[in-house]
Amino acid sequence: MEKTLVLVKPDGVQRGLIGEVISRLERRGLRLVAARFMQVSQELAEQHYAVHKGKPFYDGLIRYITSAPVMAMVWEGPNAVAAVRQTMGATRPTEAAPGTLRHDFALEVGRNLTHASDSPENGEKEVALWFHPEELVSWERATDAWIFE
Ligand code: DAT
Ligand code: MG
Repeated sequence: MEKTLVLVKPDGVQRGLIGEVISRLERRGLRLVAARFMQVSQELAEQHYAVHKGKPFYDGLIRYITSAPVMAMVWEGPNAVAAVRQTMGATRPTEAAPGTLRHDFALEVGRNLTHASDSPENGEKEVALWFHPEELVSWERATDAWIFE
């Protein structure tokens, strides 16, 4: 089953939106695999955002993600990466479609609430970066047959 890393970033945690994010992903039909509330270290932040190193917003991005706790999670489902990205909305909240999290709860690209892996390959890499294999719970949900075809 395809897996994706989801972070409720510090702004989402501070604003009391952890439940809102989880609720939308549950409602969509995605299945929770792992979760950890945590303070992000400088080292993990730099590894997670290595692809953005050198960009003008990089330093601010590292400061933001390490500024307060995040809720780190793994979710799975058919096309989990695409489904979660769609539920989050476009990176820039003012370009995010109405009804998406970033549209409904954010205004600025540097305070856009959530992170979600952008491809199945990056999903695997990010899940491995943020979680130990034994933290991933393999389970069957009573409703699976009504959500997964
Ligand atoms: P996403 O989080 O939608 O995957 P991304 O991977 O391109 O977006 O960028 C990672 C984060 O960096 C993004 O959530 C917010 C920040 N960011 C991206 N582009 C930015 C920009 N032009 N100015 C400021 N922050 C930016
Ligand atoms: Mg990204």
